[in-house]
Amino acid sequence: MSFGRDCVLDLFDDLDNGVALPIEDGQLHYFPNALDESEADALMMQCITDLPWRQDHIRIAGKSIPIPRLQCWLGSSDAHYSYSNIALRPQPWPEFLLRVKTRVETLCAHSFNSALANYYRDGADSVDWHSDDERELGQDPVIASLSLGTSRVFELKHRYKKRLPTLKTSLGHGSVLIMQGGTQQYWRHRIAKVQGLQEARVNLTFRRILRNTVAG
Ligand SMILES: O=C(O)CCC(=O)C(=O)O
Ligand SMILES: [Mn+2]
Repeated sequence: MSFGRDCVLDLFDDLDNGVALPIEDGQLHYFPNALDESEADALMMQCITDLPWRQDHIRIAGKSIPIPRLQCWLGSSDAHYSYSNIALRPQPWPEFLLRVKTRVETLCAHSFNSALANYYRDGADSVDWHSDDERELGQDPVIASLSLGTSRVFELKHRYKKRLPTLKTSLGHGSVLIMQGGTQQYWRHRIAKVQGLQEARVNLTFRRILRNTVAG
């Protein structure tokens, strides 16, 4: 792997079994074909039509700004979650997602009680630099990120070791990226905007909420 200022993570070999992506102070594992193409196509359509998407807002300098994507929070009734002052009350798991959750749990050997779903309608939608380090997730959470639809570049930047390059990897249709170890504590991640991109993407990050935190 070459280290420029930006660094593209190399993927090689054994793609069905997944690959460990080299990263300091964290652990990433990528399964490019966690779902086959037809399953991923059907799931993408079902997510777009059936999930209760909402347009949330954040307050910046006293102004209410719409976040550049639609989202919804799914999970068991006590899995309350909040970030950036957005309080998310869990929507019940639709049956079709419970089956996917079980598949992802088997892949990760880890159980989840919630998922944040993001709908990037086109390249103008994005998520800015952040870590999933809210206290409800506990220390060193395991987070499994399932991607559907058009590929988007997932970037990671170390919070403290500024000498490390920004890591970039493309998350494809039907893939699962597992983030664990210190990935949330030491790294931030984002999906940047892509000019001119018309195609949509849905991402589900499966998580385990440890504490009952009623947000708001
Ligand atoms: O869309 C993605 O791949 C990342 C989403 C994300 O970082 C999040 O929901 O916290
Ligand atoms: Mn995140």
